[in-house]
Amino acid sequence: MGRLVAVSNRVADPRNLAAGGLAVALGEALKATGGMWFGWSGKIVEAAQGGTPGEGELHIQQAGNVTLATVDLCREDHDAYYQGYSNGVLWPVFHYRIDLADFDSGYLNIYRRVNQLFARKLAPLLRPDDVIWIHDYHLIPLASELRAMGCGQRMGFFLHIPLPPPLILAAIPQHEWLMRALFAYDLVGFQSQLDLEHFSRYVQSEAQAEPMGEYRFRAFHRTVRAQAFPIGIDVDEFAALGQCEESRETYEMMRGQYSSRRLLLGIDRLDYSKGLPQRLKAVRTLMAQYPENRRSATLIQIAAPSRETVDAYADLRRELEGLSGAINGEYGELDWMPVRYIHRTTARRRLPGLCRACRVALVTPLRDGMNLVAKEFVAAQDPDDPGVLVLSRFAGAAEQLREALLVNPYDINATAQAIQQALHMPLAERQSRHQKLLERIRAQDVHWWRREYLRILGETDGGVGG
Ligand code: ADQ
Repeated sequence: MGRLVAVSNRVADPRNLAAGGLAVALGEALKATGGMWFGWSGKIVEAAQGGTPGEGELHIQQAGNVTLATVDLCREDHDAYYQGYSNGVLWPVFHYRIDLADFDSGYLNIYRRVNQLFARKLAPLLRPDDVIWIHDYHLIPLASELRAMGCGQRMGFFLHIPLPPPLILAAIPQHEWLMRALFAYDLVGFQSQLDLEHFSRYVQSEAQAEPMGEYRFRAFHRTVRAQAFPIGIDVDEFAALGQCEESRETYEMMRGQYSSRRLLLGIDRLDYSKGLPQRLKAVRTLMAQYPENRRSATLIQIAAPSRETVDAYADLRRELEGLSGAINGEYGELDWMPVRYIHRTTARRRLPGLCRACRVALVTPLRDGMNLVAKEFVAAQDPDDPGVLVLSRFAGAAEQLREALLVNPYDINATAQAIQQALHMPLAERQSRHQKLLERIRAQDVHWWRREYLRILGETDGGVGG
């Protein structure tokens, strides 16, 4: 296979990967093979005017065997492409929240313009046998822009967030254009079988695509292969992180402070897709209906600040502060509070220790592409005395992690009941569920995900006319 060129909105130095998820997965893939990583520089500059470089300035930097190529954006482009269309239209609709979408027609033009800018900057850097792997909803039309400029390379796309059913997608005024853009790829990857099924139904009902065998669809004079590749974590890396000083210190500190108490844990970005108000209400119901948990169970909820300039996020923050205050006011004692709500990011090096110190993880999104916290929690547990995962059936991870306690997060009573079951689960049952979950998380880890995706992309015939 030729050189790997990964493209994502944000780019990181693969020699120094601090964050989880996508950055680690792509960084590892690139380090293994060498290659190029292309995306936004993270810099917002003055708009270009005669003589000043402005948006579109390209920075090339060598990081070991990986070339980092990044482009600056001006304020107007960044706001409309990133906050406006990507996070104000695609993110809510793809998470089934049409009510939160802002279909301002100006956003699409700039979303398209930024994708064209990326294509113009990327195309001259490409070699004929490069394999291009484009990531996530910010960059859906990038391949079609590259094709329009004559790039015939093999191109794959991976969607990290869910794909909703056809009639929800169809609420986006430009849905045909968006979905047609996916046919410029040779391979389109989704997180779950459910997302793949939605794609298959959409293209057949809205684009009259012909299914051509198990994974192939033909429409717009092109054939695309579409398949589910559930993303995983690096289990060994996370276990090794658990041995570092900060992780051990966090474990000891939590166990010391809460020695006689059982901890419930939530770790999320502060996002309306993560079901945080419903989760807090379930903990309130737990305290009301199962009073033996008062003075005994505590929820540690860490919600990392995210997209704070978008209104829906600011509203959510206020709602969570109100709810956690109300629950603590109602049930708290001088020496115990039911909820510890922390609006901050936790250092990644502390996460394994924190997970290991907690008896139950509450991973209860209303919708989630995958949710890596569910997998990290399982990987961090002591196999002899493991904690229990309470997992939303609406997270992509639920397709794989059947031995978790699966819940409908909209059903507050049922979620409270599942938390109660998790808190009182006998050791033998916890061990047997944990073992099965860990086996699956190991078998389909992040290395498997990357190898499998690139193997299938390598086998896929170029789609033009094919
Ligand atoms: P996210 O919505 O960001 O990602 P998720 O998979 O839960 O969601 O988390 C990604 C990483 O961020 C994890 O490694 C997690 O530990 C870390 N993280 C989350 N909250 C944190 C906090 N408060 N403090 C510290 N670290 C935190 C998108 C999709 C997901 C999909 C991923 C990867 O929305 O569904 O699983 O991409 O494809």
